Amino acid sequence: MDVTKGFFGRSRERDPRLPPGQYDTGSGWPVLTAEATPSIDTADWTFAMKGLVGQRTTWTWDEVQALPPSTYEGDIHCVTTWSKLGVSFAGVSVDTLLAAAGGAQPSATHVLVECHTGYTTNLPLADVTGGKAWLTWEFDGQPLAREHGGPARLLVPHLYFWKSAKWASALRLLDHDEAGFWEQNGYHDRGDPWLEQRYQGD
Ligand SMILES: Nc1nc2c(c(=O)[nH]1)N[C@H]1C(S)=C(S)[C@@H](COP(=O)(O)O)O[C@H]1N2
Ligand SMILES: [Mo]
Repeated sequence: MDVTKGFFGRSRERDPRLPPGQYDTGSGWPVLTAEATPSIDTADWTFAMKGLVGQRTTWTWDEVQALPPSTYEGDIHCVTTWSKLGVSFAGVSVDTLLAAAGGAQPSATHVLVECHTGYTTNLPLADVTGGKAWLTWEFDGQPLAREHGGPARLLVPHLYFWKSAKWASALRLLDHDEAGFWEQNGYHDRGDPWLEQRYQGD
């Protein structure tokens, strides 16, 4: 019957890489920033692993570039319902940064991501370890644009994109969960796009 054919036709057209409630933004890449876009010179840039790590460690731009590189190829999903499919980011794995800082102390359960601008976001430690998160400075082979977090941003692509903090300056390991900027303002604590964890209570 026509109805059945139409139903299956539409199902086939929906890209299986799109989580529920998301649309493909195609070649576009919306900019979503709560604060003013900073201009950060790589000469002044630093990134730190701090809190419950083996030893607090801070990298300069040249030092972080010299770490073993790692890339992500896949999709990103914003809570405002756009997804961007088949992108690539290059940088360094959070696992590499954490290992260089002597690993996590046994009591560490969560991280608070800090930024050069004051933005924060919180995650379970397990969501930024095991090959799931990166500090990135290259997008599709080009230096990461300033409005998208350049010189470097966190990338946690399996969660909604507000967890991918732009202009990231540190990961602070904690023995408890501490809500970040959007999490204090009604967004879900974890933000899994496949479970549509958009807002508190979802
Ligand atoms: N420092 C900072 N990082 C941030 C944000 C922000 O406002 N400030 N917005 C978050 C949100 S809500 C999203 S969807 C993505 C947007 O990244 P984009 O502007 O590169 O698309 O960055 C996340 N990281
Ligand atoms: Mo977002």
